[in-house]
Amino acid sequence: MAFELPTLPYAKTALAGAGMCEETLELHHGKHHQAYVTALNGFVEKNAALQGKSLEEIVKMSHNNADMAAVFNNAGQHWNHILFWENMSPTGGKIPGKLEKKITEDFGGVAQFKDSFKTAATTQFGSGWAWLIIGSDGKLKCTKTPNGSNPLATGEGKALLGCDVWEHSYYLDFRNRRPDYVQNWLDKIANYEYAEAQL
Ligand code: MN3
Repeated sequence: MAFELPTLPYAKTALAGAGMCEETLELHHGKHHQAYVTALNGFVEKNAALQGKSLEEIVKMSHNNADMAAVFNNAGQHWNHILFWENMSPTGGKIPGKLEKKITEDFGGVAQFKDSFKTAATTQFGSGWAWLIIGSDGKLKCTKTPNGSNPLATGEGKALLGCDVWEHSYYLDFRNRRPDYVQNWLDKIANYEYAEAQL
């Protein structure tokens, strides 16, 4: 069974008012994510060890494996983008009560959480991702990973939110201004309902 590009959970125009235009979603979902899926399926076709494995299994078995670096990049990016589409909403930005309480407990407040997430996102040199995770100690934490890596691979914790900070996710809307993209993403786009449901 080949891996497939998931359907976006909203229209390509749905996030335009919140700061992510139709062309960004068209290219990001239809071209970038599709390319990771196509490449991953190509690797699976040629490598019996990958056949019949779940996406999560492939991410874990290819992590820190020099011979499988290209497999990891594409499997990781497929996993990351599946989450990313779910992590955004046309009615995003509102933090529901249970998550807000947990954020306040673990970061000191919503402003401190957003500062921590923005720091992770803006200090990721080059391409990568910023994450809100819940660690094995049960505490929320903001982290970052380079390129196609993610908290599933690193084992740091369970991802509640992942924000793509590759330039392809923000260049049409925010040009080179990654901090503005991340601030806007946290304030208007992030699907905190989804994040809370993962707790
Ligand atoms: Mn991307």
